[in-house]
Amino acid sequence: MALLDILTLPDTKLKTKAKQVTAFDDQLSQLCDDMLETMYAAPGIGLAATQVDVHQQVVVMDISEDSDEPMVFINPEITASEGTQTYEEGCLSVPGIYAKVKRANSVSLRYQDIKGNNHELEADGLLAVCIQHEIDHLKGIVFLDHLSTLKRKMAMKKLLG
Ligand code: QAP
Ligand code: CO
Repeated sequence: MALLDILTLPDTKLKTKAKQVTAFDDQLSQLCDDMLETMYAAPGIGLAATQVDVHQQVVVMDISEDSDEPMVFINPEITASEGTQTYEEGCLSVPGIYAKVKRANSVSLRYQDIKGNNHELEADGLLAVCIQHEIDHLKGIVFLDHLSTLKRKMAMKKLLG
């Protein structure tokens, strides 16, 4: 187990697009373990590999009250989405900044587990928000990219100020 360094804005490496995972090996499970440890230590509820400068499609999450329900999503893909919801989001890569973001209310997700087995999941509420937020990271998108130019500039000024 090891704590990983988390990239923060304005690091342009956060704009990197992650590649599909093809090897379901010990190195992948080590990465997932380290990402979970890093997320719990922060503390946070979600972390994408992009944020620790590993550009592979790996996401870890735990939205449970007691932080005892780790989730790992490999090669996650949203196959359907419905409705809208607005949630006040934060991000370990944008420390101290919170803003309301409008996203789909519910999503259908296809993903693989650590062994490479395929799964599908229907999510709504906070789980749906978190999945969309983390999949954005794998595409090089941070939550501030969903804000108006003015709100994004104000957030960046606060972050860098
Ligand atoms: C993404 O965010 C998320 O600014 C995960 O100083 C957020 O874990 C998904 C954090 C909201 C859905 C809803 C942020 C910790 C953690 C900070 C996080 C900070 C310390 C953010
Ligand atoms: Co984030």
